[in-house]
Amino acid sequence: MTQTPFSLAGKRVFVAGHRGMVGRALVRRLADQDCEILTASREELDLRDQAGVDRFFADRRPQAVLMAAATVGGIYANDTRPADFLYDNLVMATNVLGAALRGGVEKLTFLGSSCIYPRLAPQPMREDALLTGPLEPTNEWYAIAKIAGVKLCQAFRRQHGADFISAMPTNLYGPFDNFDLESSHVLPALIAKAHRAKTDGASTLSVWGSGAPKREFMHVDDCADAILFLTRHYSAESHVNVGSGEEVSIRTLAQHVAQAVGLQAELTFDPSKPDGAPRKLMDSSLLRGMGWAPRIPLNEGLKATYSWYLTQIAP
Ligand code: GFB
Repeated sequence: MTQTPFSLAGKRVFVAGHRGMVGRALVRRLADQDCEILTASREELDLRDQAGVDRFFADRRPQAVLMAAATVGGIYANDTRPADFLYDNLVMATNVLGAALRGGVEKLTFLGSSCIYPRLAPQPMREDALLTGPLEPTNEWYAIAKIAGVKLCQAFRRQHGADFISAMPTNLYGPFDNFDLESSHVLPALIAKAHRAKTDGASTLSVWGSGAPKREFMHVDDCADAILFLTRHYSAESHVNVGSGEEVSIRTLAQHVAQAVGLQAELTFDPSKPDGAPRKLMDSSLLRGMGWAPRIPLNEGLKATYSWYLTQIAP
């Protein structure tokens, strides 16, 4: 990348979604960046309220925006709350990106997800696989809202010259994740279930689906580092995959989690729950080619997340 890096020094940086797992990781990562971090709680600012968002941008005048706010959840939450996942994420994206354009924001990074790609996209999935086939039904609602955000960034760049970029993280995990068994993603759910099985002296660990699907995982601190790297060094239309390249089957993941938790148990599989996409490994060579690479291997990140869970969440 030959462009002059975008500097955050001395800038007002709005971290939208600062209370979420990714938002908190971004605030941690920005701590030594000599910038003014702007945040707004859900009580202060509902990002679905366009007038409120416009007022916030007029009052606080952010010069950079990291759009990490979203209604998120695992496969069961996505599958059972289609309206929330499509409506909330669509409205938040149009409100924040529209206000950023009108407010002359110098740089905006929009966060999507690897679920934007077709269910059966060739693996690993390249950025140009977008919109080449049917989406995964369990999360097509969230995916369409995120695809709309990606396209809005491209349209604002093309028509108005806005320096808005999009990053597509893979499945993330880490501190301040959602550990609620119904609405969470697989990794935190398995940590919570394995911990409960261990404390209850149970001999089985329940896993949704067949255990056959594969997922790529990245620690949220690596993701935050990649987002800042792209905010500084990337300025082009294409969205950018932010993957670790580390893929495991759900069955293997469950074994790793049981080991990290110190649980001796038999895995039981619940076929009444959906498997979702069989795989969604991303090709992140565009990002790697710019010189960025993740640093936290899954097993190390898993152990660190369980330690955090024990001190902050464990009942
Ligand atoms: O992480 P997860 O909920 O979402 O599910 P996706 C991944 C896989 O883990 C599925 C299995 O095959 C689940 O059936 N799984 C096994 C479990 N046990 C559990 C469990 O106890 N809880 C959960 N949640 N899953 C998400 C999208 O898809 O990917 C989001 O729904 C987002 O919107 C995220 O895009 C990155 O990986 O299937």
